Amino acid sequence: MYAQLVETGVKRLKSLDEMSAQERAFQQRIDDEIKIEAKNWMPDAYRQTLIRQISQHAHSEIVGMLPEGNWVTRAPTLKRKLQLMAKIQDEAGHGLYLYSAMETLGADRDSEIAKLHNGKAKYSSIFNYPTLSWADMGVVGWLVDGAAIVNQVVLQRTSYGPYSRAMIRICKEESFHQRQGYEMLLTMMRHGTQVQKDMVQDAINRLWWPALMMFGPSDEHSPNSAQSMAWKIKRQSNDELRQRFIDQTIPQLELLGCSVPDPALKWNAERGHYDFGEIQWDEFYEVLKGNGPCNQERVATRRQAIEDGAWVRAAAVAHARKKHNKIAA
Ligand code: BYC
Repeated sequence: MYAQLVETGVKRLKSLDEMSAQERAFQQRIDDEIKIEAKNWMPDAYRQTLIRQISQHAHSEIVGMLPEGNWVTRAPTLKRKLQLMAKIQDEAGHGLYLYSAMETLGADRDSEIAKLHNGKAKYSSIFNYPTLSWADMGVVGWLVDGAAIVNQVVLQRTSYGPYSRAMIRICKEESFHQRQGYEMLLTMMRHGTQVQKDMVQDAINRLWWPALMMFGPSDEHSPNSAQSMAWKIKRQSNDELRQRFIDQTIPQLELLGCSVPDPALKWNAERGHYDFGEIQWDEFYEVLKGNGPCNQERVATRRQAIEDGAWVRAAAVAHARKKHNKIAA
């Protein structure tokens, strides 16, 4: 496996002979499926790759609250409002577990968040698309959380212990999110008016391709994959996970009685998978560069939230100091 990655990786990997004794022992530990913990020695590039991925993952959870937050005050019933608020709070919790996992690698939370606010850090491309109707709340739960689960179930077995353990709890909560989204769509499709059914189809049409882009560039254009697979940070490739997501989502789509905006989508009995059309990678890279429909709005909203909350942080610090001084006196 390792030798094969050395041969085929987009970035050339060090061969076992080129590694120091310490690096070889580290790779052996990974090959033996022993988790890497915060106190263990690790190559700096492994640490940096994890800080990059985990911080981006945490930012995605936090920015991911915004498209849904847009609909809290317009939820159609009390039950739907409570569900949506619970889901958004879960996403905040995921962000916090992930920032904590990132801190175990020596990264500073404030500096990583500052990178999000000055546009230097990435977060999932999907959250740069607007949520235009109530049906988007169902489709985000079903497709966006659904895609996130397919990626995250595998991350439960990632080689870095604190990240892997954070993912176990996150996956449990994401499954609930996916189900509540799907249940909302089933209700609209089975009992809704024609206008509501059209809203569901329209939301799927807008979010289908961006959901497929969540898995990242195709394998031959994914610069980080070979090394991340060798280190078992990633356990399955971007294309494998995208295919799994499509294969498990299409039967659910059929049960809804909806379609996806892809004329090339077709079951391929020989491969045992669905074939699908070309992803518009130009659009993906434009979104990554900051030119998606909502990039500026999302980052500006987060920046504003930090500024608006400055007095709360200052008050908390003042309170903690006062308490500390009392204890010391
Ligand atoms: N969006 O070499 P590659 C959620 C970047 S949120 C933006 O394949 P890698 C939820 C990539 O970072 C779920 N950027 O990279 C929350 C890299 O750039 P850098 C979020 C993307 O890291 C609220 C470059 O493209 N999930 O659950 O090996 C409500 C080349 O890509 C994207 C995670 O973050 C993208 N879609 O693989 C609802 C999962 N794709 O950093 C739901 C954890 C790629 O070199 N992350 N890029 O400048 C991962 O599993 C991996 O980082 C990825 C990318 C599969 C996403």
